[in-house]
Amino acid sequence: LQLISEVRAGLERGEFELAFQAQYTPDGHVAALEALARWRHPLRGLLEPAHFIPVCEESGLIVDLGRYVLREALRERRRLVEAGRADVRIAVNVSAAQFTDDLHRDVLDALDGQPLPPGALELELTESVLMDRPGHAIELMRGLVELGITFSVDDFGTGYSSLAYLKRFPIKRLKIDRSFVQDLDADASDAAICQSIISLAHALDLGTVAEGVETEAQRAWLRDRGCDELQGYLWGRPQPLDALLPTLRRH
Ligand code: G
Ligand code: G
Ligand code: MN
Ligand code: NA
Repeated sequence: LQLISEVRAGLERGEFELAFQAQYTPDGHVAALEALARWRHPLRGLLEPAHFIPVCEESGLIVDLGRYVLREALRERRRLVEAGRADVRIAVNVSAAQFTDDLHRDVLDALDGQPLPPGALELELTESVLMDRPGHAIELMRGLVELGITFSVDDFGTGYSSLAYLKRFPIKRLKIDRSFVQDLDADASDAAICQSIISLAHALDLGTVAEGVETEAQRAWLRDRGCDELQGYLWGRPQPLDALLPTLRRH
């Protein structure tokens, strides 16, 4: 209970910030930056989502945090554009409680009248968020697509999406859950799952992003099998945009 009021106060005091993790094409170009929330706690230091996302989900504060993250991610995108990298999309995680009719207005508010080039902002949804009310999800997503937003399915393979719906949702990409990527080299069934997800995605005209790529062997394997984008500690931990900008800058 105390943590809930601390998070609420932290949001009001501006203690939350974003770290970014890049998604690379197999030839090493940055295609996207995923925004990940961090809490600069006055006493406990920089906290990762495991320390505050669960309590935010339980209390409904995730909606307020989500609004903040959307606004902040778009603000940071403007700096990316100024650095000559309008081509890099920004990806933002969206949880179940945020994925309601209010999301459309939240996105419009965060845009603040600025147009959004199609594909500049991607929202990451999990299978369970999509499959909770699939018909409603499609409606909501269509409205957001009209604003220029794209969608990816986060942690793909861990939930239970219906393939019939996968075809109907306006999604652009599947993000292969890192649990399958982790043991790619050692576990034949994990390798088969990664291969199947890539094949399925391509058959449905979707892109793929492998999460949790940590080794050169995993990178090579995924590249050789046509995985479109790669993300993971192999290229570093999520970092503030300021730390990433020097390598991204293009004039
Ligand atoms: O940041 P880390 O690298 O520790 O992220 C852990 C988890 O927290 C991930 O599953 C990620 O999706 C989730 N997460 C991080 N930032 C956000 C956010 O802004 N909103 C939501 N809903 N989840 C987030
Ligand atoms: O998918 P989600 O939105 O849950 O993913 C973001 C989370 O994954 C963050 O906690 C991030 O720190 C973590 N992550 C990113 N790359 C790697 C990696 O290569 N290995 C592991 N173990 N975790 C990673
Ligand atoms: Mn994600
Ligand atoms: Na994920």
